[in-house]
Amino acid sequence: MNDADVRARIQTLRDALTEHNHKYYVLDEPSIPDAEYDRLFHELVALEEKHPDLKSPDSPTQRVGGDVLSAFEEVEHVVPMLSLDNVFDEDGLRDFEQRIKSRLGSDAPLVFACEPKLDGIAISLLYERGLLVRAATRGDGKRGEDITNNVKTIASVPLRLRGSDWPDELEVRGEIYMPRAGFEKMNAAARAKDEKVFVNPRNAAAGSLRQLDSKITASRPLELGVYGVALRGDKSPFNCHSENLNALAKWGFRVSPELRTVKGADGCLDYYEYLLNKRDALPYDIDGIVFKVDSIDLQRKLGFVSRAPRWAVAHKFPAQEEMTLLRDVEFQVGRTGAITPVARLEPVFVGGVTVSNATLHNFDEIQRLDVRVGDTVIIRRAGDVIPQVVQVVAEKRPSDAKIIEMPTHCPVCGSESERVEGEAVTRCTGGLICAAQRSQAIKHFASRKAMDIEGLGDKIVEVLVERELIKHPGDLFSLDRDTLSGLERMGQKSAQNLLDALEKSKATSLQRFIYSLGIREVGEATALNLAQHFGNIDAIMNASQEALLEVSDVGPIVASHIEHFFAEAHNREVIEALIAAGVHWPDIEVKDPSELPLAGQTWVVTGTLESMTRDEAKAKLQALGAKVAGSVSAKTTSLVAGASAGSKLTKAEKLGVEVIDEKAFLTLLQEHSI
Ligand code: D41
Repeated sequence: MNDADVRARIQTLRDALTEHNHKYYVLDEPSIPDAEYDRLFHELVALEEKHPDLKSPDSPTQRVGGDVLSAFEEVEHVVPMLSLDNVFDEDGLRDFEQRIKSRLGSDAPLVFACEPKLDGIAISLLYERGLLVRAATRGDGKRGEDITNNVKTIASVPLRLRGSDWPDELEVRGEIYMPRAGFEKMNAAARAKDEKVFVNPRNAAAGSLRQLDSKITASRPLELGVYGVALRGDKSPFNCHSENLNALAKWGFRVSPELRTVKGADGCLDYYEYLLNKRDALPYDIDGIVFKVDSIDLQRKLGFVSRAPRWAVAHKFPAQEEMTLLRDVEFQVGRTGAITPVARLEPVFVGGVTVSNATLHNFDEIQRLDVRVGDTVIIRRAGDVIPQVVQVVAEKRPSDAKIIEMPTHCPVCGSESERVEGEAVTRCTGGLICAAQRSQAIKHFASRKAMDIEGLGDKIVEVLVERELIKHPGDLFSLDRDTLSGLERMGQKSAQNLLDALEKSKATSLQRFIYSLGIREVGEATALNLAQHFGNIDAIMNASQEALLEVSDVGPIVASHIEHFFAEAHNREVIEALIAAGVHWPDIEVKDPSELPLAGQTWVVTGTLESMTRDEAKAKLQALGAKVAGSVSAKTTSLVAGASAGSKLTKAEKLGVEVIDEKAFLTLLQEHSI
């Protein structure tokens, strides 16, 4: 590079970093991953070092930390907050140890305190005579913002120190962060309400602390972890860092449970391996480890250079966010028919693994991110969760970026896709025919409360579907003995048993048959109500929305699931095939409600029933014409009392209301063939 090129590059880097700094620190809306920011920053540092004549007081390298916002009062730290040097590998760490030894002029083994580097917001808490009087952000290290009101709302911040042996004036240093679970929950709620979604827990913590209304801060799941004390004139009462932390714990602070002391760089490297392996399992984000010379005496001897102590270093972990290219978006169909957009990425190393796929959740998320194929996106991978696309790098969008549309048809089976009002998920309506849903649908079809096909377990269903021996439940009835006995772990005998069970299952009831179809949200109770209301399968298949809405317990959502299901020709074909195979049931005589056996009666169900849920019991009673109430009164005809029935049972006995147990209830149902 010639001089003019260097000058131009430096200016480009400064402009970009200044812009990103503003977005990150002032607006809480980072536009590039931290790792990318760091790379640009280091490139600028290197260029400025090589060309000292080009240094400038307004360069981002001259300003460690962010702007002090005007909305909060500016305060001066009693003891300046130092910064930390970074190392990225073993060599860096060994150099660090060697530098210390040379500086001390001694080859004696060193003891290091090791602790996770919390990925939060650095903070200083000032206690006077044990009382929290001020909390301030780090700012530029000398001056920060007074955010006392906000910090006081955080449960893990002691408002008064415990014990009594603390110094009259004490500054505690720590990090305020948001645990991952709280972050996910908060974002999920924000998504549902179409509110601002944060990119990562660190930004969520920063945004939460920067609220002028401390009630908002109070509602955010923030935590404080502390890692040190600062005393005017450096009069530490303790001999080593680990003792400092023990004292802080005693005074009521949360210190890391991962704190260890180790010997030398070798010990540090072992700890690095240990914590890197544990990283995904921790409930909060950490971006590395901080190693500190444990002896306070040695810390004093070592001192610091340009505001970073010589006795401490941060060993960084692989970044949890990286930038990469979104090559394509594909749609996957889950077992329940949910169609999920999946991002196909230019492989990128993030959070310790190479990632080439990431979830995009649903169509709302695609729109919220405004993501397009061809975009450069930021991928986040933290914890044991699936990598996510968290942001688009808008300035890198090519002119031919392609808008993503949700498929109108299932990519697996071609059935129409459906998106229910008020729900975020788009689903395939293919039900019985869709390969993605096939084994799930067949398992349900065969289950005890559905067609009750004994011996058709999950494993066999999976094998049959995998070998394409069955595509939908109708195919079950054309399986033959040779095919079945040819399967692993299936002898002649069990093959014959299964065939017998299939034959036996053909005689069923309308409600079981409807339930076995696996229509979304049509459980046993609704299936029964549908059967009672319509009496035969044709009437149900041809029912309009309005007609469906007349069935007890069927609302607009369930009605639309039912309608969509039967609107699919595939599903109708499967039903025809089943009937053609010999599946049959007696039609139900649709009675005028006043003719039903329990018409005019009011029933109550209480306690735990063994054979069904209370909702199912309720549906069965309704099918017999009874009204089902929530509480016992003089008007109650009968009470069904399951196990551990409580106050309702007592009240019924007091009022002389008839009480029947589960056994008697089942007998009653049997008498009426329900
Ligand atoms: O957990 C942390 N983020 C952390 C930050 C930590 N465990 N220890 C730290 N120690 C220091 C020194 C050694 C300078 C007292 C730190 C930081 N500093 C720090 N955090 C932000 C800037 C510096």
